[in-house]
Amino acid sequence: MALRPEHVVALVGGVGGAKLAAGLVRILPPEQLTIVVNTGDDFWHYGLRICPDLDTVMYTLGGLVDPVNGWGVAGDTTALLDALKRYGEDAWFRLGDQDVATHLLRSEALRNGERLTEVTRQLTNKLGILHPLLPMTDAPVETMIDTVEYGELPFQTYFVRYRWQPTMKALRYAGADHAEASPEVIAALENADAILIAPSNPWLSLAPMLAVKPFRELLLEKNVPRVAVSPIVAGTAIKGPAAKLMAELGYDVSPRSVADFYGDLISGFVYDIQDSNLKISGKKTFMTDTIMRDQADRERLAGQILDWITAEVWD
Ligand code: FO1
Repeated sequence: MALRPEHVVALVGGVGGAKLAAGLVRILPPEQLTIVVNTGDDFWHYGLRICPDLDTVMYTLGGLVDPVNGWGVAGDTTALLDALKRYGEDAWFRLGDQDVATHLLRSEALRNGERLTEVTRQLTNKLGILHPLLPMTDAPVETMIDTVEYGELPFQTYFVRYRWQPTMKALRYAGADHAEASPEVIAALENADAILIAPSNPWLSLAPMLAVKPFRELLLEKNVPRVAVSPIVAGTAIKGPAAKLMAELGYDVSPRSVADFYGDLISGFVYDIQDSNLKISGKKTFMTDTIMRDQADRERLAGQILDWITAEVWD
């Protein structure tokens, strides 16, 4: 019987990550949970620094998120976009009017020399979010997708403009080799007694993080439960391009490919009961209903994972 984790670090990406985070924050108090978010999707747009995964998690935890999309502000309007269209702009990236307030304040703070970690803390505090929400790094890292049809594309052009339909040949994380995890992230990882990798897209949401020093080193050296949740269920992804890009990159679209992707970085793996026929070797495994249809599911899954971590005897 292990001790119940009291310093959990959750590594999260987009919508799937935000959902597990929304479950974890209901179980663990702010001093016991730190959420580290992918910033590989970030980009400059009309002079504004857009941080989609940070905003998705922030709006979700702040109770503002559009429940249908899983991103943006619920009930937001598009007066700004309509005005841009009047000037002939192709407004392919749908920025809501309330959402732009986030981008304006963040961009001004960054231009004033503040770190992304600091401005994120200010924004989350104003939204009443008490759990630490940390960008993976304060340095720019941009996921670039090499496609058959258009050559290399910046992430949001691939994901939003082309609706992730182009055929992926390869991807890279520009800037990751010069970036370092923030001091806040390093402290949280060093202090962690459990590390959870949310059911986010491994290649798009976690790989950018793992490409930044010293994530990989810290994960490998930490002798604590390090548990990933599969975003692939019964051969498909719940949301987004994970299944499609896995097929295009030549992987079996199965939880096993996800477990293999993380390899020695994880000591535990959670996957869906629908894939109970799969045998995953070399890790402790836990099967349950991993689909998070509503807030109750999120809290259930988060609780089950923490209970499992507590019940298992980890090396
Ligand atoms: N996703 C879309 O599919 N279409 C959009 O127009 C769109 C706009 C958008 C605006 C702000 C924001 O924070 C996120 C937005 N997203 C949009 C989602 C975003 O592209 C993805 O959530 C992440 O980059 C991948 O997890």
